[in-house]
Formats: sequence, C-alpha cells, structure tokens
Amino acid sequence: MNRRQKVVALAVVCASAVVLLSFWGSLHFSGMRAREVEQLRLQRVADNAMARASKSFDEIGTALESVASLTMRPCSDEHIALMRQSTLEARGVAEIDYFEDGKLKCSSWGMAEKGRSISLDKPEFTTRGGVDVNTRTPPSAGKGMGKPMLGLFKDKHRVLVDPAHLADIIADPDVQVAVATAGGAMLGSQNAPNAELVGRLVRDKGNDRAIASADKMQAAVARKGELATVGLAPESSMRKQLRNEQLYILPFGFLLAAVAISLLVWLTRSRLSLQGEMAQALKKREFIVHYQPLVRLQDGVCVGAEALIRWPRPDGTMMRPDYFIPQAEESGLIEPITDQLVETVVREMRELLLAQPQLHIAINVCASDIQTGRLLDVLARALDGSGIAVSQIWLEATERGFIDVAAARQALERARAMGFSVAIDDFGTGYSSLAYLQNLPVDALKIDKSFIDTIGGETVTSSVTSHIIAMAQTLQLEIIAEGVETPQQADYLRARGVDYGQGWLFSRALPPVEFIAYCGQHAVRESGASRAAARA
Ligand code: G
Ligand code: G
Ligand code: MN
Repeated sequence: MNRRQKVVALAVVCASAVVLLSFWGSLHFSGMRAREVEQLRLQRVADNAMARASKSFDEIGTALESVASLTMRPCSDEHIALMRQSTLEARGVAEIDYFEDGKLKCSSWGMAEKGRSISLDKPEFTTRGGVDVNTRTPPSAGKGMGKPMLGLFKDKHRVLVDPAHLADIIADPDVQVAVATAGGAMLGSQNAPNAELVGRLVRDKGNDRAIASADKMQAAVARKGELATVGLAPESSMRKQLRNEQLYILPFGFLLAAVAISLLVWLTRSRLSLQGEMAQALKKREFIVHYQPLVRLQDGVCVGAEALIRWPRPDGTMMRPDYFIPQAEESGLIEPITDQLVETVVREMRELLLAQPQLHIAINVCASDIQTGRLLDVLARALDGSGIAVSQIWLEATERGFIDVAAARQALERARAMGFSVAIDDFGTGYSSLAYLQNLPVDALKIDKSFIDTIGGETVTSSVTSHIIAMAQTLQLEIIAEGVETPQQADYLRARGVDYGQGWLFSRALPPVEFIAYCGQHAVRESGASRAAARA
C-alpha cells in the first residue's frame, strides 16, 4: 500500500466511524427522547385520572355526609328518597345502602328483600376519614347486578361506586389507567391494568421506572392524599413513539455525518494535494536553501551555517518548513527533498568551502535517515570529486530519530567513521536526553531555543540551561546555542564557555550569495602584524 492509499484508507475508516457514531448517537438520542415523551404522556394520564378520581371522591364524601346527617326515621320513605336523591347527584354512585346491626335494611332502591339477608363485609381497609373500603362488593340490587363494586361504608351507610367510573378518563387505547389507595389497593381502572403491578408502583415510591420496565411497561404515578393514580403503557408503544422520533432525528444524523465526511474528504484532499504539490515542487526543483550563519561566540567569526530548506510559493510567499517538513516526513518525500538539498548545498557552497576549509555546513537529517543511514551514501556520492572535505559537513539529528537507539547508534558511528560531525538538534525538547547522551556517538549539542529564551529569567528552566551547558562540557561536546536573539543571551553563553551561537542576533537564514557575503564580513581578522607583513 502506498502512502496515498494509506491516507485514503484512513479517511474511509474515519468516515465510517463518523457515520456509525452519528447513527448510534441519533438512535440513542431518539431513544431517550421517545422515553421522555412517553413519560410525559403517561404522567398526563395519571394527572387526569387523579383529577377525576379526586372529584369523584369528593362527591362520594358529600353523598355519605348528606345521608349520615339524616334526622328522619331510618328506612322511612323520606330516608329512601334522600338516598335515591344522593345517588343521582353523585355521578358514579350506583347505590346507597343503609345497614342496621350489620344487615342491609334498605337502600336507594327501596327496602331490602325479605328473606335475603345481606350482611356487611369485613372492610379491606379503612381510610383516614374513617370510611371502610371494600373493593369487590356485590351490589345488592338493581343495575350492574353481579359486577363487583367499590363499597364505602361509614356510619351505617354504604355507597357503592362503579370502579370503572373512577378511572373513566379519555385516554389512548393502549394506555391503562388505575386509581388506587395510597397503600396500593386498586379502586378503579381502565383497560385492565395488573393490580399487583399497580400496587407495587404505588407503594415503592421513586422506583416506578425500574418496576415498570421489569414488566416491560412504562408508568407514571400521581399521588394526592389517600389516592394514587397510575398511567401505564407497554414499552412496545414507546417503541412506536421511538420510530416516530427517529423519523425526525435520523435526517439530522445523516446531515451531521454528511458534514463530517465532507470535512474529512476536504482535509484528506488538501493533505493529498500538499503531498502532490511537494512531489511537483521536487520535480520542478522549486525548493531552495537558505543558510543561517553559525557564529563563534568568542569573536563573532562565522564558522559555517545550517542549511534550511525553503519553499517559495507562486504567490511570492514562503511555505513554512515547520508546516511541510512534518508532512514530507510522513509521506516519505523528505528523503528526495533532502537529496536535492544536499545537491544544492554542494553546488552553492563548493567554492566557499574549498576556499575556507575551516567552514562547515550543517544539514538536518530526518528521523528515517538516522535509522537507516541512507543519507550517508547520498552525501558520500555528492561530495565525491567535489573537493569538499567530509569534515566540512555536519549532520543535525533530532531526538525523534533515536527511537530505535541501536539503529541510530550504528548510523551515527558510521557517519563519524566517514568523517562527518554529528550534532543533536533541538536538544532538551525530547524525552530521554541524559540517558542516551553518554551512549551516542555525537560531537555537538544544539541547545534548543526554548532554553536560550529563558536566559535572564528567574525560572527553573533558566537554571536547567546552565546545567545542560555544564553537562555538555563534562561530556566534552561542542555546544551550539540556537535562537540567540539578544546581546545579554550571547554574554551569558559566552561567560559559560559556550562555543557557538546561531540566531537572529547574528543573522537570519540567508540566501546563498548573502551568506557568502556574511562570511566574508565575519571572517578571521588578520592581525595588524600579518597585514603589515603582507604590505611589505
Ligand atoms: O528555518 P526554520 O523555520 O526554517 O526551520 C523549521 C524547521 O524545519 C526546523 O526544525 C528545521 O530543523 C526544519 N528543517 C529545515 N530544513 C530542513 C531540512 O532540509 N531537512 C529537515 N529534515 N528538516 C529541516
Ligand atoms: O533545525 P532547527 O530546529 O534548529 O531550525 C532552526 C529554526 O529556528 C528555524 O525555523 C529558524 O528560522 C529558527 N530560528 C533561528 N534563529 C532564530 C532566532 O534567533 N529567533 C527565532 N525566533 N527563531 C530562530
Ligand atoms: Mn537544525
């Protein structure tokens, strides 16, 4: 697989991940939304049922009170008429009974049938208001014969209520409604909810969701005084709701995925196009080299330069190397780019280097070249017959190249055996500086600009700088300070015996002709004596 295919494959993998993620995300989100919408729907049912049931209970209470406060003779025509009247006034009240000594004596229907003794059942529970409640009371007579009723007994009177009436609200056909006591006993219902489940839901406050979902249901509970109402629906109807939600949300998921993918495509193409442009630039020999002077701190004499690649763009700007070098390293184009740089350096600097054998040019070596030593053969071939001494080429290697220390050491040893000098570039910014320093065959350290920047400050790193200097001196390495910008920094470095400096204080990276001129201006000054001798 070539680099281009790798980039495309990576983009495809990323795109698939984005699509899956946005689908999963929108499904998850719509799932949550659907559950919430369903919960609201059921809560509304429970609240409506509560309003309805509370009203019914108020009416029942009123009916019980009006018959309890009777003053006429029990089971007189007047009394029976009053019971009938109350039955009519309270909706849902099917019958009012009057008991004496636990036996039905008369009801809103009239006198109890002779010979058929109806006794009062033991109450299932008693409300706080002192009403005995039986949820399954057979009616004594009249309509609804046989269908169990809710019996509410207080002070000799009993009110029979149609349980369906209590929960008789308008609700969706898939919704079950239950009216229960605060203790969980079901009093009335619609669509036959499971009474046992209703009981648990009402009793176990705060756990409704878990309890309901264990029964594959979703539920909402409303509570008020001695009443509790429950709205219930099977989870399957939530799923129907979910599909509705997804219908709305999935397009957003699609849109999100589409945006992400186009972004990815755009990024991929711009990366691929940068690689393509670099390959083109290589072919058209668009890369040029600038030379940043290396200066002896003691006397300001130029001892050489670091060769730095530059990429002039058609619009007149310079493409920054810290932007394209990493991508060139990634795509492998760095190797041919370096080869072209070597060729250029040899061509442009040959005359200067031949004339002044004490000068050197430092070349940045990318990580892969440090691992393989490939560049050494390229250099050997380029220098061969040029007259330039191998010792006039320095190699700068960053710590990124030392990941495989054994391979790096082998290449560096070979480089030194061939006569090149080796410097560690950007020293101090890597991770294991000290550990391998002693073991790597190097000649010089280039202290990273970030340490030079701290000179004059009181920070911890500023003391690190002096330690790095001291350590390099112990190891008898030459030291080059990078990014020297102020005379104070130069003074500090000079005072500590640092050999060389590189930075804007001395010069920026220069085109070849300007660098050659700089060298001329910063050459070793002939002493007055030798100049006089020459004149004579
Ligand atoms: O000069 P400056 O802004 O150009 O350099 C930016 C970075 O690019 C520096 O870290 C420098 O080491 C790196 N660089 C410049 N030229 C080359 C080169 O020819 N090869 C490699 N590998 N890196 C280079
Ligand atoms: O290969 P290396 O990372 O050493 O490259 C040196 C980098 O530092 C280049 O980008 C170069 O332009 C930059 N540089 C060199 N001297 C100075 C300086 O004095 N100040 C600043 N800010 N940058 C510098
Ligand atoms: Mn460098």
